[in-house]
Amino acid sequence: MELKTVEWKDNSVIMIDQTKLPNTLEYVTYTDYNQVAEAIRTLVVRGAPAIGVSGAFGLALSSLQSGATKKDELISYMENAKKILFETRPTAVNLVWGLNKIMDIANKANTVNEIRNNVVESAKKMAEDDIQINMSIGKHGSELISDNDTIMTHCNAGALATVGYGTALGVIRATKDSGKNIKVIATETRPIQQGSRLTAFELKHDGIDVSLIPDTAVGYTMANGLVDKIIVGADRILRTGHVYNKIGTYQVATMAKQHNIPFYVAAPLSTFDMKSNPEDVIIEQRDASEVTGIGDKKTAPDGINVINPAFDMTPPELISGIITENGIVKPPFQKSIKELFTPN
Ligand code: RUB
Repeated sequence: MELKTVEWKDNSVIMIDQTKLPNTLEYVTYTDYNQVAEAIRTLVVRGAPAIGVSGAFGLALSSLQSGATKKDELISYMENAKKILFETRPTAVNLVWGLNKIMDIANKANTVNEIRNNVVESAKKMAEDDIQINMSIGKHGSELISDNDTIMTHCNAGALATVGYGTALGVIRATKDSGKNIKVIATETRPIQQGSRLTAFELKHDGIDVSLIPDTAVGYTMANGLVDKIIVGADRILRTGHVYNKIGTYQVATMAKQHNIPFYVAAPLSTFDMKSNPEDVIIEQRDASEVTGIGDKKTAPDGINVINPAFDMTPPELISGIITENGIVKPPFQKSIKELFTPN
């Protein structure tokens, strides 16, 4: 069975509850945009492209919830919903991308019925496009992979971080489908273990050879020749090639440079932020309890000070290439990313 992270059905949003994985594969159904906002905030749904589409679905739900009979009233109801959805998580740029796209569609429509119809249809289309985009990323990326390669990945940039198929794990799926042998090393990704809970779960689910390592074994596996290439996802990529991704990505990239192992990033164009500079990007700081325990079990003394950033920035000089649906961009990124966004 294919994993469908988030879906629109009968005027409601259905999601896999990722907080319950890997122990139970459970689906939740929402009919209120506030529930969708809470689901994004509490990581029921997570991963940059998945929260982009979830935000769009949330905003589409808000248009159905509002009893407005005039366009202006409905737009202002949706603007308020957009603010609530936007404030859930600050780092992944896909969320604001999804929300802005839906708001543009709403503003262009003439009547309340047209708004409701168009935003629902557009959000559904965004979800369908996401899978196609990931398949294109997969196809481009698979050309970088040789038969019998072992790929290290960090966090979860898989079907569960997107609507389906995945970005970094999409490359792995496409490589396997092309007939090459491929193995994966997944980092556990403390503190909340997207690697062991989600990446290991979905690769095992699909019958892909995966070995789980503690984050602290990244250097050991690279130094012992166990890793051929690295592919990770991204939550935001600047026009300069600075990549924001799950905390620990910077360490993996630095270690890859030390061992001359190619380090690739796989992400859709909706992850690029062509306006911001590094000092503008807000790094989400998360609750101390994620670090002072694992699940319900406490692993640190009460009252300890904690620093718990959810993301870090990998500078362009550590990155060998960025795999997108429109092809692979290579350094110098300032030039190649500009070309990626320049229509020819
Ligand atoms: C998710 C994370 C993932 C990217 C994947 O963090 O860092 O690597 O979002 O994005 P969180 P993509 O679990 O805190 O949301 O699939 O575009 O590569």
